[in-house]
Amino acid sequence: MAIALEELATAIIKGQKALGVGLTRQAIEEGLGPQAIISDGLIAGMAVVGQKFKANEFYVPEVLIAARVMKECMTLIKPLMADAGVKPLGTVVVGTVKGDLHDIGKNLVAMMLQGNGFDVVDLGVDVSPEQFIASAKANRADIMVLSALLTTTMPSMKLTVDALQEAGMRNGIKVMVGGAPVTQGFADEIKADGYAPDAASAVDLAKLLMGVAA
Ligand code: B1M
Repeated sequence: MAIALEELATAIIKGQKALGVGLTRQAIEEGLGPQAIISDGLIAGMAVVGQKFKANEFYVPEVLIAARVMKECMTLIKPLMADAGVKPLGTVVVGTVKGDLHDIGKNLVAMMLQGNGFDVVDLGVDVSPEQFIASAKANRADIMVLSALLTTTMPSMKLTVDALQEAGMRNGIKVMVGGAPVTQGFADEIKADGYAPDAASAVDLAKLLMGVAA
């Protein structure tokens, strides 16, 4: 029987890894294109996860589990994407800023962005301005996402924005900032392009910055 991609979306929402991977495999075998599987299956599922997270119906563990299922499914689809000419919404370089080792929230943001169609380069934690810039250059990034959980590492965000300016790359790359101590006021102060309070809002903001309807 032909697979309904809503079933795949539901498997993502419910965090059912074996089912999700099986349905993705079946969809590929049935000749469904990667674009349809991603849009109507994976992204549709992650969009619901994001809405539930925003509405406090889902908490961090549910989002992480759903995102892991999505990641597993994506590993099957990725090799087919180039052949089918599927373009990501944009390339995003993500990292926790220099001096800061907190990565749970940053990982959530990275996975939600990936689940919603962005190509994500995750630089990990304790990322220096130089590392952010080198990666943005190498990957032709559209957006840079900076995460900080410590008030003492928030200045690293400003240093990164300043370094981007000094490298002559500020006009070509949007900078988004977030993390528990970060505010919209701070984002404005350091001249970032936007602030998001949580992972789901980060997806909305990234789409807005790329000129894609949220
Ligand atoms: Co640390 N820690 N910690 N810690 N830690 C906090 C952040 C703290 C608030 C605890 C406290 O004192 N109450 C405090 C910071 C105080 C401050 O500066 N405001 C603190 C401290 C002081 C420290 C150390 C200095 C402790 C010490 O050694 N004396 C030390 C620093 C180490 C370092 O980084 N150099 C330290 C170490 C650690 C551990 C290593 C033990 C561990 C981190 C493990 C890891 O991440 N792999 C840890 C943890 C776990 C925490 C708490 C308990 C939880 C953080 C977390 O993961 N939350 C935290 C207290 C707390 O928050 N209750 C605390 C869950 C996560 C999903 O939320 O990261 O906020 P969050 O991400 C959210 C949003 O902020 C947003 O989206 C996510 C959800 O949707 N978001 C973004 C995050 N990044 C974004 C980027 C965006 C957009 C949104 O870009 C657009």
